[in-house]
Order: sequence, then C-alpha cells, then structure tokens
Amino acid sequence: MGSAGRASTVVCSVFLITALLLKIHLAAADDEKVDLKEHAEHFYGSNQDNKDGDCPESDGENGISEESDTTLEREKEVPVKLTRLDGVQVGHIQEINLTPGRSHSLHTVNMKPLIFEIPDFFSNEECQHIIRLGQEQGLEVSSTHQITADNTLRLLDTNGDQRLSLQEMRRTIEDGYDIYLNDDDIREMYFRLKLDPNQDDFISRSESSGLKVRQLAAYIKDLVSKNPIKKSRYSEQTWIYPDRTKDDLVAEFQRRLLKLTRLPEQLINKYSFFQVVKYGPHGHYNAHLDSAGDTKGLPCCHLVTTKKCRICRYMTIMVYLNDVEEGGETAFVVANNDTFSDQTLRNSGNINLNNHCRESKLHVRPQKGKAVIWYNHFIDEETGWFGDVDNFTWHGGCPVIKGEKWIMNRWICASNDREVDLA
Ligand SMILES: [Ca+2]
Ligand SMILES: [Ca+2]
Repeated sequence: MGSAGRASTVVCSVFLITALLLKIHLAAADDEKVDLKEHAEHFYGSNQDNKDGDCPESDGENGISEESDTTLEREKEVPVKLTRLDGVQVGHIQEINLTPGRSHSLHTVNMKPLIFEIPDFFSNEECQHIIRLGQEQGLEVSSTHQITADNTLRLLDTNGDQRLSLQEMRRTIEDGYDIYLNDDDIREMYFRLKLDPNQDDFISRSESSGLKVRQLAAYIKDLVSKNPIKKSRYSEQTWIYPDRTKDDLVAEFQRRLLKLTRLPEQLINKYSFFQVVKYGPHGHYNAHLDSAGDTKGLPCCHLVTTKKCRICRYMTIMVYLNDVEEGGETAFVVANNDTFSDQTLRNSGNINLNNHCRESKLHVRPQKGKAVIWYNHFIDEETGWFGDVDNFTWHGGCPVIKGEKWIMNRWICASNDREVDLA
C-alpha cells in the first residue's frame, strides 16, 4: 500500500506545511482502488436494480407483504450472520469435504490472528491450470501508488523537535510515495538534492526550505525506475473474472469456497474475481492490511465509484501455485503480540519485508497447492455482521531468494450493510 492500514496514519507533528500541501491517504493502494471500482461497475453493470435496495412496490406485486407473511417476519427476526470457522487451538486439524472424491484437512496455524492452512487445496494440475490462465491473460507490473509531481507530502516530525531525522524522512517517503528506503538511500538523496549541507543526517527547519516536492518526487520516481525493489510491491499480476473466463476449475473453486467458509452464497458469488500474482527474484510485498482499518465513515470501495472509499474484505484466501526454491514466505508481522500500535509498527521499519522479513512474528512457507486463509475482520457481536478490522492480520510476502513464486489471491467482500451484501 499503500496498505489499507495507511488510512490510519496519524501524524504527531507536522511542520513546513507552507511549502507542502496536506493530504490524507485514504484506503488502500491506488491500483486496488481502481480495480475495485472497475469491479463494482462491472458487477452493477448487470445488476443495476440491486443497487438501490428495497422496492416495496415489487414486493406487493409478488404477493408478499410484511403484515401478512409471518414466515418473512420470523426470518427478519433472525438475520443471517457472517460465519467464522472455529480454530479451536493451534495445531488443530479438521477433516473437511470440499470436493467429491477428495479429502482435505483444515489446519489451525495461528489464533491471533486466526489463520488456517489447507494443504493440497489445489492439485498439481489445478495449480498449473491457474498459472496458465494468468499467463494466457498476460501479467502486468503490480503498482500500489502513482508518483507524480502533484503528489502532496506531509513531513512527519514525529517527535516534534522541529527537524527530520533519517527515520522520520523514511516514514515521510513511505507514507507519501509508498517507497521503502534505507538510511543510505536517504543520505544519497540528501547529497544529490543538496538537502543536508551540514551532513548531520537531520533536515533542520532552515534546510527544509530547500526541499521542493516536485524535485523530490522526480528523484524518487527515477530511483524506483532503476530499483523497483524499493517499491512496496515488486511483482506482476493479472485479474481473473469467473463470469468472463467460463472455466470449470474456477467454477469449482467457487463451490469449494462456499463449502469451506459456509458464508451466504451471495458473498461468494459477488466480486468473485481473483488475482494471479508472480514474484520473480527479489519479488516481495511489504506488510499491509487487506482491508481498511480506521475509516468506518467511508463507503466500501466495492459498492461505490467514488474515490473516497475504503477496501472492505472480510476474508482472504491465498493459494500457493508452486514451490518456491527459497524465500517467499507469507509473513504476519505482528501476529501474537500482546497489543497493536500502528505508530509502533510503522516506526519499527518491519513493514519493509524486503529488508525485515525475519523480524516478523509468524511465517507461512509457500507450498504448491496450499491455501492460507484468514479473516481480516471480526464479526460484530451486536449485528452478527461485518465488524472491526483485525490489526493482527498485518502481513506481506517476504522476498523470493531463489526461483519464482506464483499465488492466487481471492478476497470475500462484505460491508456494514447486510441488506446490500445479501441482495
Ligand atoms: Ca523530528
Ligand atoms: Ca542537516
């Protein structure tokens, strides 16, 4: 991301704002937003009448009225709820029946956050088939954030001492451009842009007057074009749309998801597109949340076409499509920590999995055909529906050291509006 978690960025102290406009980054990666909008349009293109929800006249036409139909009344009293599989405890194994003639088992990998694995969720042939679908369609470079000269930038003087340390500049660039630099990269940038003439590694208030956002953006853009490894996400990807693909395995995948999750069918059938991603050598994806955190007031991106929205993904189902020779683990950065603090995580630098994979608290090893499943949100106790984001699901892909890594990502979207979700 720009992870969806970026939305909850809090700036302790901001200075130099006369030279720089303020901007709040909302929701997730720009490419994801665009994709989701495209998906929303695609979905509503054929279901426009579902968008507005209730239609009392048509209810009447169908001979159903709330007063006369007691069954309907009763159904309304017990609303459908989201489901969440029971992990029981780490190491717990449940036999599950997902497809005729084959048995699968669901392994509890972790409880905080709740993570499951299903070995051989896909057979070798099925993995090959999904990779082929991706290849036939053609992969493009994954991007999370467009760097333009118009990008506004907030200088994060986190400790309020009126100067920027290397760490504060690192955070500024991570938040502003989704680019992950180390101290030497920043010193090199200072040198090239003559930003730190006294070379004390701090940008003082007076030194900052030489900082031009346009120039900085151009520098970062150039740096990344030569070193794509500095990006938060270094991979290629494509989207597969089941209704366009008309593929037997993709349809079968839908059925397995329904059996596995026991979620309402509408949630499985809507927004059923998925991503096929290829990571080459050094390919990685820095830690992020798959769904947005502290942005409750915003509508879900999959339901609107406006830019101010948040990504709402209840569940993630990720399948490894090959064996990676070395590296490429899925890392859960803050799994099992006692508490979570967005600031602490960001300041730790551990979001940068390209450099800090080992510091993560939990690693899941890629294994051909294995599915990894987790819930990005809890269930709201009162409503039985879409609850708070689970901050312990911060995760990403460690760099591939040897070989390549293919995965597919499938998200199950939901929102705070049960009626809309079930329409
Ligand atoms: Ca400072
Ligand atoms: Ca200085």
